[in-house]
Amino acid sequence: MIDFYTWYTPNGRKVALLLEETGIDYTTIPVNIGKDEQFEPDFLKIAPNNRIPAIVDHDNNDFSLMETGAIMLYLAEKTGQFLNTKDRDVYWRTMEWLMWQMGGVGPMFGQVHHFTKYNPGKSEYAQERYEKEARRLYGVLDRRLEGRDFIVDDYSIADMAVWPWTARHNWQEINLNDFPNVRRWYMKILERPATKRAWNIPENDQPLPVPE
Ligand SMILES: N[C@@H](CCC(=O)N[C@@H](CS)C(=O)NCC(=O)O)C(=O)O
Repeated sequence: MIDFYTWYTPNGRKVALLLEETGIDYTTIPVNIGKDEQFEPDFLKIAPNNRIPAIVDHDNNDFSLMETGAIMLYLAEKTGQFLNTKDRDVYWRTMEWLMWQMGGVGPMFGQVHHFTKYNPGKSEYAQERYEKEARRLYGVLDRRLEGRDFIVDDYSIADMAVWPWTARHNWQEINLNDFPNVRRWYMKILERPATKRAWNIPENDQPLPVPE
């Protein structure tokens, strides 16, 4: 049994997608970051970086993990799903794109949300810089998805890491029609039953974003 500490944000939804896809038994524990619950001492024992999500694995001596990259690799290994460990080229290609998300998409799109969505007009320079970087990253993803259904081989943790960030394309002032391969991939993942369930973890009233 896994305890899943989370909120309905892109990082939380990355792990929610994986948990729902694997069918592993888990309990959701909402951490309302709008109410600063990520700073509660009990949560900090599990996630010292005061960020969601985090997990505790009660089947493994209450082993706790923070950071989505580590959590996704742990759950993929534990369940033997969504990370091909046998084909070493596929394995490393998946790592490559997972790290691309962790080092690029997450931090850069996060800055667009901060400056463009939540604090428009505070810094023209920051808005321009991060919007431009987000657009560049969408271009990289679009080229990668040319002729491919998924980022690497079959549906994997690389797709699940990137997808929730692209679900906020409207916050990033991105029209997915400018990136047709991303749009096709985005819709394919959106239509999965596990995606629809994961979007609502923890329960919320946000509609699943369907591009124009
Ligand atoms: N690198 C971390 C990022 C986690 C993160 O930034 N989580 C956000 C929500 S998407 C958060 O908890 N924010 C709370 C805060 O800023 O205090 C990961 O991949 O897990």
